[in-house]
Amino acid sequence: MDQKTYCMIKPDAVARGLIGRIVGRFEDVGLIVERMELGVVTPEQAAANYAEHEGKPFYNGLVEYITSGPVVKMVLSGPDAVPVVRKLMGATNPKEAAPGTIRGDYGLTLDANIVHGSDSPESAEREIAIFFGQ
Ligand code: IDP
Ligand code: MG
Repeated sequence: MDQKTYCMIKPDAVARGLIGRIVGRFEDVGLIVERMELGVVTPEQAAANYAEHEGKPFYNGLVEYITSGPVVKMVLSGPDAVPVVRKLMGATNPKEAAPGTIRGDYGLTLDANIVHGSDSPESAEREIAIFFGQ
């Protein structure tokens, strides 16, 4: 089934010049870049995006990090785009992410793990509204 998903290239990956390679991973499998914008995440957007993690020990650092510099915000679409993007991203911790995945190939640490991708179609709808409006 055709889906849309929200994906974000995190600040460290933008700073390291990885935008083209990461977008290329998604285009390589045939996903369509529907929207794409370079910009800074506001504290309000960060809090809304990561509401499920509020209160956890890493929450403040996570919000600080994601607002620390420009990110690339994207809407990607295609058949099963949500799980396909998660598969291409790899495990949350780059140390456990398989080689060949984005996090496995470009990341080293859990906090700076290169990309964000929605974890369900419901999250995708919510996150697209947070970052692109309705
Ligand atoms: P996900 O990005 O693979 O969906 P989540 O569990 O939703 O992973 O966590 C959101 C983000 O929070 C992760 O991508 C990672 O950057 C960060 N994070 C998750 N768990 C920890 C932790 O234990 N310490 C530090 N950062 C964490
Ligand atoms: Mg998540």
